Amino acid sequence: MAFELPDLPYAKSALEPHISAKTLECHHDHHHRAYVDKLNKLIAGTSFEKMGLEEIILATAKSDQKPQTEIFNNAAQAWNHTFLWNCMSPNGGGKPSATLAKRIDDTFGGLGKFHEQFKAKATGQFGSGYAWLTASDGALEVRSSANAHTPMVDGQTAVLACDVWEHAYYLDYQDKRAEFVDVFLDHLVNWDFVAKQLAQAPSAGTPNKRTTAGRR
Ligand code: MN3
Repeated sequence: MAFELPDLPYAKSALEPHISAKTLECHHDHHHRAYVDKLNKLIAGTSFEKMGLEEIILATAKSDQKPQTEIFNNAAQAWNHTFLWNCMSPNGGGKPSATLAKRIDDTFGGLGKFHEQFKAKATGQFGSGYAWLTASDGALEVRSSANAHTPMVDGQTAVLACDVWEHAYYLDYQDKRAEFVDVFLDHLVNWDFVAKQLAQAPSAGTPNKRTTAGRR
């Protein structure tokens, strides 16, 4: 069964003035759609057709050969963008709820320090990629990744993503990636979604089935 492009969880103009409707139109209707369409084309008639998206990502992540690398890139980008839309909200930004705020305090020393570290990862990523907040064995971490890479490949659970490919911000912010990341954190982050991802992540001591299945 072919994968489908999910609708945005809000109207294209809902994130204005922080992200324009034009940016969301290009990013969702063109870029995200292209990843989904290309993936469907690449897997048509192959054994990947019967797999779920995460299964395809994990099955192709370690390959350096075409078509696996192309399948990985398009599958991971299809997943990353569906995740990304949910990381933002028209009522986003501000402060996380008490439980998540405490986890951020305990790990990073406060929301301000988290902001600094996340921003450093986002601006330090050379070229295309993402800044992430991830959970691994119950521990939070900020990291960046290049191109289509996605944390599940490293056995980590994605909790928050910020797309720093130029297509994510260039129409609105041109070369000012740092400014875009500040706006993302101050006005767009859907902390309720982040808290939900963290609550569902495997905690310390519980075997992460996804990791063991994906490795060796
Ligand atoms: Mn993108």
